[in-house]
Amino acid sequence: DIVADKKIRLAEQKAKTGEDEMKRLAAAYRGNGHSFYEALKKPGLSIIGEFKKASPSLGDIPQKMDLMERIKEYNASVDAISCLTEEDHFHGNVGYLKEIRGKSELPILRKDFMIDEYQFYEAKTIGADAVLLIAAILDDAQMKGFYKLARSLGLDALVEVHDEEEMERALKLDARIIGVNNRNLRDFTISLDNTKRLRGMAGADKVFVAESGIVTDDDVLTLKEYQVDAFLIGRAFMEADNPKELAKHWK
Ligand code: IGP
Repeated sequence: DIVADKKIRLAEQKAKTGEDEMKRLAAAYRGNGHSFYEALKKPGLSIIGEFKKASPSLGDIPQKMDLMERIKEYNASVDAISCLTEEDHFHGNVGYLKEIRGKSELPILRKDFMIDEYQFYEAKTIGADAVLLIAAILDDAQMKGFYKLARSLGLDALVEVHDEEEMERALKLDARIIGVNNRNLRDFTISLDNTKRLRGMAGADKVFVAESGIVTDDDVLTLKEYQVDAFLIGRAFMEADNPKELAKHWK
């Protein structure tokens, strides 16, 4: 499974760059001044455009354009970026995010399976502005510790939930950015009903993000009715000939 593979990767990475060294690099990193939270919080609908090379549900994702071209498209149309850095199942890596960081002024979310403090220091050193905390793979103590660590490093945390129980846990944490994943992690089926059911549990003070399975005009209209603050869009942009036009159309 993904978390088990992540643990193996982490052991390899720590053997190359130890945790103390990574911590030192994170402390030395001069912030880049982008706020993921502010980018989503501002009035009006915000769009997070994702960079993704493969996924368990889609397999290898054909890249319709080269990286620089996609960065330009996103720079001209979206409010923030999400970049998959998970290696074994999404074919990402930290270098992928770093490269995008050098070519964009947008805030960037490190989309990964965050299970160890090491990854948070690393996120800082590669220029990420936010990290993902998946409630389904973390217990309360981990969520709390990681949330605090992220904030102390100046990183935002997008806390991802799937159901009522996980939403309760995100609220207990007082997370300021909460994402509802519309994809069922076990069978990959999509239901925008997740967003509908859980939207009301989070107050208007939260930044509420609808994630996954947003593909058609109808999906976008439906989610707008639920009054979400932001959309996180991967597949539809990866498959589009012109993601910039699509993002502008959906706004
Ligand atoms: C994007 P989509 O269906 O638009 O490609 O989904 C994003 O929500 C998805 O990549 C995602 C994800 C995650 C990936 C949401 N939560 C957690 C890895 C881990």
